[in-house]
Amino acid sequence: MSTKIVIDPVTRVEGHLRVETTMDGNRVQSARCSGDMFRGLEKALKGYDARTAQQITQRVCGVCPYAHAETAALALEDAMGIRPEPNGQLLRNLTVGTYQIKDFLLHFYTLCALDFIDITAVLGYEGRDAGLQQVRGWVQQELANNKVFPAAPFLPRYEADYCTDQAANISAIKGYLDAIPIMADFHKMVAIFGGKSPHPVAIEAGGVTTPPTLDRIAHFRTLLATCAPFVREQYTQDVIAVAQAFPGYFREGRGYGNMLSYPYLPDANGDNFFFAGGVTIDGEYRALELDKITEDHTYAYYYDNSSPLLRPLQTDTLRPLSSVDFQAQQSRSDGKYSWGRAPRYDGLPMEVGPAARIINTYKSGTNSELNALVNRFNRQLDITIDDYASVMGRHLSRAILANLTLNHMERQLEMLQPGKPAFSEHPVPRNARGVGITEATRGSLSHYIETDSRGLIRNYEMIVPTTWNMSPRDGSGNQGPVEQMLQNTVVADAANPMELARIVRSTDPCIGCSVH
Ligand code: NFE
Repeated sequence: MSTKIVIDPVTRVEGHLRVETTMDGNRVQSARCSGDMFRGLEKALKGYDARTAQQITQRVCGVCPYAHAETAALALEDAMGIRPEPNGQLLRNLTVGTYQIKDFLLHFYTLCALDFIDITAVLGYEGRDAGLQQVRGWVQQELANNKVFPAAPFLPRYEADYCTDQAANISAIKGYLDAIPIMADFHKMVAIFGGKSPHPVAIEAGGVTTPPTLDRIAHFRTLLATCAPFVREQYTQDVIAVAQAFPGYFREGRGYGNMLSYPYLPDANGDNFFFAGGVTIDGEYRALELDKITEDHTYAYYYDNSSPLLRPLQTDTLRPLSSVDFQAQQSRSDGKYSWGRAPRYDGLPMEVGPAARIINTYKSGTNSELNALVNRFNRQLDITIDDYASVMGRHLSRAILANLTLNHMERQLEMLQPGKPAFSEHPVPRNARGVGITEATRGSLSHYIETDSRGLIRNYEMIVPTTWNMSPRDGSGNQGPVEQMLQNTVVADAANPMELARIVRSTDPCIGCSVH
């Protein structure tokens, strides 16, 4: 008999996500992922000066605003037919790289470690670390007072197969605590050149409006040196320890294996990207062809009279359904079940994100530093590059990207040229179109802009990482990438569907971004 498991909302992710699985015994027969909130930011942009997109699109999200600032600037630069000043390009790389490493720490420690790490291990802690002693005190107090266990913020907790390695548990709990001031320092670094954090204001078409003065560079360098050891040692070791404790998760949540990534972190002239763009389909790496991207809305809460398969900037014709009753969604005659649309590449659902960036760059052979690090971890963990398309592969990918991005930032920081401009102003183009593509923390992000005869925004579209990963089915019946990852998963206890939560959270979904 088929039953259902509904997780609504999925916690420790950004935004409003509902996951529903139909079970065949204890195995997932099929899954549906729903973004439950309409936002409409693309429509809100219309009629504004094209330069405001940098600010307005950042309001899509509190976690990856920097990526929307960067991509909005790239789209407008494309429409202008310009590139940023070399100093501006480097400052942009440093700012988005910083933000991205901060995001990886946030995802691993704050959102995901508690899926694997046993917080109760702290009760057996006998050392002198003040933070761990404090957590032990909270937990003991909770137990003594009201038997609610464990203490916030280490919730929710399930009955699950947590890590049994006491040293690994204590290390990750300490990492959870120590990551907080490190993340604060990363935010300070974003603010040095970005002007503020979150939502940096200085990334504009033409470069970055905060010049790289010697004192700013020195401040940035000092903070980078403060944060780097935590990333290289504590974070990396904690991820490896979790990977060693849960080797089976290199085989869970594998999905389609189709990988999409955009070129990321160019040199000062905007060429020679550190991470390669491209697609891997059926195990084969190929060059990126942007015109193969479409968006399907067959199962999304929109209607229009045109094709269900639209190209970027054509989705302007879509109208949101005026009211959606989620309780009644099962019985909708049109089958629609999400505010998220379904981006496709050559008609295929694609996974985006850290694993896609690792797999595509590795297979492209363009980054020997990346290949060497991946090979080292592959030997240590007895895995192959194809195992990165998995729950644990995604966590490992983030740790590898954090290390490599850090190395690259240290090099690019020393290439800045104080005294030379970081920004140049250009007129807003009229009746122009542009596209910007980059890698956000959670994967491939593109913005498309079209201006009118006054240089105001006529049309704007964002195709966002979580829109790719968390997409609903399309008109050809293909389920979305995360839906595919969930299929066939065995759930030991339907009341504690930890296996499903681990798969979903491994993609670090952001539904605020996804639906935008
Ligand atoms: Ni709101 Fe975002 C990132 C973007 S996600 S977090 O990273 O773009 O889909």
